[in-house]
Amino acid sequence: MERVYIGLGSNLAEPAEQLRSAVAALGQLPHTRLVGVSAFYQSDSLLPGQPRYTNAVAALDTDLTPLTLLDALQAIENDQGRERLERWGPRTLDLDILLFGDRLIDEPRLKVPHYQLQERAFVLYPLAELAPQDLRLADGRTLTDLLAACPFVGLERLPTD
Ligand code: A4P
Ligand code: MG
Repeated sequence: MERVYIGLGSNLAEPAEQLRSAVAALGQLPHTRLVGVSAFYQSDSLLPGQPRYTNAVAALDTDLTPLTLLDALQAIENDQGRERLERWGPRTLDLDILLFGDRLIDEPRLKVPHYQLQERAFVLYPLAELAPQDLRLADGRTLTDLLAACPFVGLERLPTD
């Protein structure tokens, strides 16, 4: 099995509920074990004029291939009413594969590590709740390095229940 980290995001239709439903669906994936879920974090959208986002990260152990996992994640997005009206538009649910073991994947449908992982506080801080701090990206930087370069600004960690 390989350890995979999934970024979850929503800014429509009760975002926290969307994330809870998505976590439940991740827990039902075949050949996969849900290992952990971070707290939920709120932040402003990177794009002006959109509602605030709620984000989290989930850790999975899986025997699925990366593209089979991507298909499954897109099915969960569709089940939760995601309409792909425009790229970067507001969404009920966005599921991104952040890391897949230590693989580097560069296929038309799938780039891993996720391209903006290292710049996004709403990804790095929840990831740091689950991943070892000495987790190393292909370019040699550790999660600790990435966190040091990405201040905890504009993020609100929601109380866990
Ligand atoms: N794709 C390629 N690599 C991956 C990957 N590692 N994981 C392809 C998942 N999908 C991947 O994605 C478009 C295509 O990317 C997919 O068909 C897949 O084959 P999408 O989810 O349909 O489109 P998108 O979400 O609009 O694009 P993207 O690039 O995922 O958007 P972003 O960059 O995630 O931006 N502000 C806050 N605070 N929090 C957010 O979560 N998110 C966005 C969306 C903007 N601002 C935000 C947030
Ligand atoms: Mg996406």
